[in-house]
Amino acid sequence: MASNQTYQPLTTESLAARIGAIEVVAAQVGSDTSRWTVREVGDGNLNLVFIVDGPSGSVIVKQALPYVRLVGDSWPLPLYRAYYEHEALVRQQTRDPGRVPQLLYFDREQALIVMEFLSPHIILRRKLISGDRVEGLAKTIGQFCARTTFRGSELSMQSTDKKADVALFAGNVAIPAITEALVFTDPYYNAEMNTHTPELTSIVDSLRTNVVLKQRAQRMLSRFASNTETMLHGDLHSGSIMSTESDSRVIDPEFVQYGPMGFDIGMLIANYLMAYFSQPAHRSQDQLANYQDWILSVIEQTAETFNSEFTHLWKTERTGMLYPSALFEDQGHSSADACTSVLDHLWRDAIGFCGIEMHRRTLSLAHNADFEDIEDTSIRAPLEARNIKMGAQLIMNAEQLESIQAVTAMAKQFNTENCL
Ligand code: SR1
Ligand code: MG
Repeated sequence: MASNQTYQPLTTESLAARIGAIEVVAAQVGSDTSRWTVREVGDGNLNLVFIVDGPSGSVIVKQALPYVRLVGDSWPLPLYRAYYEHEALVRQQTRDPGRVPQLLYFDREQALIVMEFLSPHIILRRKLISGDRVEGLAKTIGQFCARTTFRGSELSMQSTDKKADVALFAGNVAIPAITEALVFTDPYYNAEMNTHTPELTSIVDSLRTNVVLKQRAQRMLSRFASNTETMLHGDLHSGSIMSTESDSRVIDPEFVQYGPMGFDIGMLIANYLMAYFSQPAHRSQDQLANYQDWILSVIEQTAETFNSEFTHLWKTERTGMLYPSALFEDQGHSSADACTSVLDHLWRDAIGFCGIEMHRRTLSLAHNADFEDIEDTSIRAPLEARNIKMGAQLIMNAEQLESIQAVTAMAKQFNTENCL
């Protein structure tokens, strides 16, 4: 594909002719394009995603569309997001090598990324709905979050590099605008694209008349929009993780931006909590308690891994301008309390973001399959109600929760309650 061609979306019919001559692609898939098979498998909200199989192997081809796929061309969306996704993948690969798919080729004009086909990985959300366990999930993703959080911040990066990066990613205006509206604002009023399960209306009404809660959500939005602590994945949910029985990889960082250090881990935990609350509709009674306990153990271990990896990096890689050893260790002063205090602030943010994500995935646009796959709304609604009520508690009490165990204990309590 000549990179000076004007943008054109790929189709299953045109793809082989358009990218078959790219050396790195031909080397991976096989140069005889007549033996390629191409499937469009995109089930996300925004892009085209193709699996290309050939005699020597497979690749993923991801191409941005100039509009939001979920909604259609009435909602235009800039193609430049593919550029930022590519830049994010490059940085994540350096900060946690091997955890994101290997990049093979990028064409900015065509908004197209060719990357490693992960196999036999499947989307983690589907595994959680099916009741599959993933060995090492908490360790792998807890480390990924800690490494990308720490190494993308001025605890680690040189300020000149970090500030240049903040300026670069600040060009990605349209994508954060989606999060700012859909995640932080729309759940809390009757926004045009919102939907919710009809049985939830009275709960939704009471949420939307809670002025303190709305203030808190807006304060979190302000932190999200104006705090550039680190480079975020920006959309880290169980649909952005692909797993086998014992390996997990992180995909899809097109919502990348510089933002607060607690954002990714908070969003992730929210999605695990939604998996947890939806389980009564997906599991038989004899498997339910065990599997729900496993999800809570993943939440606890993810947080513990995050804290221990972050603390390890604090001790071994604190090379940025923040909390320099010149101020602490070199003066004979421990920086351990400073690390604890940074983590405390990070977790308070994370808990607030977590509660907000629990709301947006049940009240705004782009709900989760964990709940949406439950067709019978009389079964779905009471489970979503637990999720919404707990989300509100997290937002209201983010400063008071002392540990991740307080969060999992709260989930256990809500899981027994009739919240409708
Ligand atoms: C219009 S985009 C809706 C959602 O899809 C993406 O995966 C993000 O989660 C975004 O908020
Ligand atoms: Mg995505």
